[in-house]
Amino acid sequence: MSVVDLEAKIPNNVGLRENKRLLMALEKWQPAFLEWWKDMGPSDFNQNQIYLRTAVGVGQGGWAHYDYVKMPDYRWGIFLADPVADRRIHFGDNLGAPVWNEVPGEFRNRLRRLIVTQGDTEPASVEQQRMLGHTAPSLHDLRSLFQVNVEEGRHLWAMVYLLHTYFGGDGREEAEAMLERHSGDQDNPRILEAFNYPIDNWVDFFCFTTFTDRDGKYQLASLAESGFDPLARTTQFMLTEEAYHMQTGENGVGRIAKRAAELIKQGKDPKAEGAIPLEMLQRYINHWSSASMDLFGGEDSTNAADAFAQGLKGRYREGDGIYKDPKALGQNYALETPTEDGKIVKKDIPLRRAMNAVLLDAYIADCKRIVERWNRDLAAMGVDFKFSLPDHKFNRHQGVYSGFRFDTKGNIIDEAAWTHHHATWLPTSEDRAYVTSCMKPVYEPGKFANWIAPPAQGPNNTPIDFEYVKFH
Ligand code: BYC
Repeated sequence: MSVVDLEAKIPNNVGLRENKRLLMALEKWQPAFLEWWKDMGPSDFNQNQIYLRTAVGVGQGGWAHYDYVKMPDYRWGIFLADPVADRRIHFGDNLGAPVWNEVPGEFRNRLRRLIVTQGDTEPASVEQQRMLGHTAPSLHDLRSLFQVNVEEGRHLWAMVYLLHTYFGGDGREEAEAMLERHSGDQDNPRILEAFNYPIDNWVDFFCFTTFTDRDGKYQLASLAESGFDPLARTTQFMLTEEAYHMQTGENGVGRIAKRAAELIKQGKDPKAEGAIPLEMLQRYINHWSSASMDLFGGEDSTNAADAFAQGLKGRYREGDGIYKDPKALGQNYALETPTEDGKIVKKDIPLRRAMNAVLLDAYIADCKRIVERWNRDLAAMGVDFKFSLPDHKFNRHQGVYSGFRFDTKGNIIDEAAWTHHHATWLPTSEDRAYVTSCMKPVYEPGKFANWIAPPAQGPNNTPIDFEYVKFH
């Protein structure tokens, strides 16, 4: 594609037409991205017309356009939230200084690492979800999957824009490497662990979009506080799209639970009817919520302390002035810490070193609200079952709790107890085989698989029997 065609094809508010250097970098990267999409993105469906939302601007209310499009023709754009006049760094050691519009040399490596880590998750999730189109429970859900996929693709573009624009040759190399690492690849895996876990079925998908995309929300929000203004503005706009992804998950899990509850109310066993038993759904919730808590990194982290001190990554809603001290000095965080003799003690660590834990706390409070909503819906249906969010110490592979065993309530347990119980807490191979057996595609407009209730409404005020995907 020529530079002129490229400029016309990429919706943007970054002055792409005048930026010849970026255009030339994208001229090389764009075909590589499309190749990757073909090889590693949604398997099949690239020739079908999908009713998709495309970001076309950043204006309030009018940023998105809905229309039928073939996924490879999707217009992956580059958008930054509007600049704030005289914006200042509002946390850390550089408090009060003007924000940076170029990369500060001394923070270059850390900043690049943050951007690459963020960027790497986007194509990773598309790879993880690539087979799901073959077993969608409805056209509505098939469309949701592809909406999420193309927008994760755009989020990759957002990070690649930063790498190409601000990091020169090594930025271009990092942008290429993001198409070379692959989810679950033995030799060249994705950077963060949860992005190498399989998403084989739609229960995984809805739990992933509930919990892992919600990590995305909190990480993007803390990067939106950054003193590196282009990063702050890019991630700010990404959050707009992220909301739909989390909603897809939250509603999806709620709809699976609703279907099981309807059957229970009719005196039927969900498992005998090809629906998902609530206890089984709880195990998937346990798996994806604990995997997503790992994405916050270690609770006691010098990386996090440095990123905060340098003004690169703030706390959730740091800019709203909700924290006592924007420098976070002279304060401690009481971290629950396991000891070798099987106890948990509160250990004070300097607040700056606990920035990942502080962000995780905000995330957990949010997750609890979601679980409560699912429980309210079950109670309203008269079903005596409550979901719960496992304790943050359960099943952790990163941070201070990794290497220890905990039950879902957060009690420390020994290896024998773990071996005895873990199949009641995490999805078993039998669960996976059963869930797989339920996954039969339903592609008739307005029809839904038997294991999931229809949604309350369709996107962009469409009726739920809308033809979201045209196969002809
Ligand atoms: N897996 O000091 P530590 C999203 C590494 S999701 C593997 O404890 P730090 C999305 C860490 O890299 C949001 N490795 O933690 C959702 C470090 O390695 P190096 C993605 C891990 O560095 C759904 C070492 O352990 N965005 O957008 O403070 C669909 C010690 O690390 C993990 C971001 O993550 C792990 N889970 O924090 C699509 C934001 N955790 O450097 C998209 C950018 C830690 O010593 N990233 N390690 O080799 C960050 O802010 C930080 O990198 C992290 C880690 C919060 C992830």
